[in-house]
Amino acid sequence: MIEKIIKLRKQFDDDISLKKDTDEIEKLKNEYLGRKGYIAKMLKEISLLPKEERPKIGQLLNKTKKEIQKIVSEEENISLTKKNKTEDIFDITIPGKTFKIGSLHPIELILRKTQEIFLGMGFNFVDGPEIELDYYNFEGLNIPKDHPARDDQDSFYITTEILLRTQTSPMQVRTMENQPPPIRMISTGKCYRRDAIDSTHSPMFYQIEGLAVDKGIRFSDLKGVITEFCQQIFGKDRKVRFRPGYFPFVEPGAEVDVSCGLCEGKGCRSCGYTGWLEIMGAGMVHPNVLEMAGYDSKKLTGFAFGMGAERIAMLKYGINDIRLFFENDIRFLKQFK
Ligand code: 2NL
Repeated sequence: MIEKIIKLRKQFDDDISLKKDTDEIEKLKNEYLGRKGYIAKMLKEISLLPKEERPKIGQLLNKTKKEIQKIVSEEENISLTKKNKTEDIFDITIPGKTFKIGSLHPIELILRKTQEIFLGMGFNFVDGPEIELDYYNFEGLNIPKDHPARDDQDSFYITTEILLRTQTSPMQVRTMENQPPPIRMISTGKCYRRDAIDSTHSPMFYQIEGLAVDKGIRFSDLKGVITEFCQQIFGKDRKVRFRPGYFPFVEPGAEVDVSCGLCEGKGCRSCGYTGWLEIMGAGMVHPNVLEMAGYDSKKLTGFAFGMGAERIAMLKYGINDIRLFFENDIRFLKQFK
């Protein structure tokens, strides 16, 4: 019987050394320790032995049983940990999930940069409604109902007196009405005109406008402020020139050009061989506009300017079609990260 027990123990060692997965260990556990297993069978055989042999054999068999139990549970643990590590919890070889971080729209970049530049020169930023009264959009800007300038700014009317603003100037008129001079403000935002869509026109676009009103404001102040703005946006090496231009709300009025960055003013295809790129309109605020806002045009003067944010972005980033701003093609937008 002793030999039989020793043989069983050896047999177990051989068996367990070959079986490594959880199912195989489970099967082996049953074979040796189960109710009808080898150990159970041998325990029954003990009762057939002579009385004096039973305790010794019994002890040996119990010791062997405990050893087998211990090894089985150790092997169970090892194989379970292995299984969890490799299959159940996670596969550390799968690449991580990436998520896309968006970027600011090129128009938004221009608006923010512009606000920053003018804030640096002591201007403050004023926001306002896109749905406006005819009075603030036209009348208060020296454009009465029968004025030919209304033909250039065909509008989206809601009623005869209410429309989508065609420029940001209504906010400048409202500001003058609401506060005494001095005024140094800029306003940016969406404007609407009944224009046919092409590479340089969109019925919705962004405007940037500025206004300064005080005692003794001169055209040279306008030139200084605009030159500073252009050089901060386009680069220190750029030159600025003012040509006569007509806008009903300024007198005198000017068209502002910046020197071409590609040919450095020499003339190339991009600037129509002139060396200059038109970027905005500007001028000294018309006395009628000051008077209508309640200001004394004999004591006060002011300058104002207006530009399309899309045009500034197109020139700065080399974009040739305004429609790209509004199609929101991710391949276009992600270039401005
Ligand atoms: C353009 C021209 C301009 C102004 C806007 C302005 C505003 C007030 C009084 C006088 Cl309240 N002027 N704004 C002045 C000159 C030109 O914009 O074609 N921009 C795209």
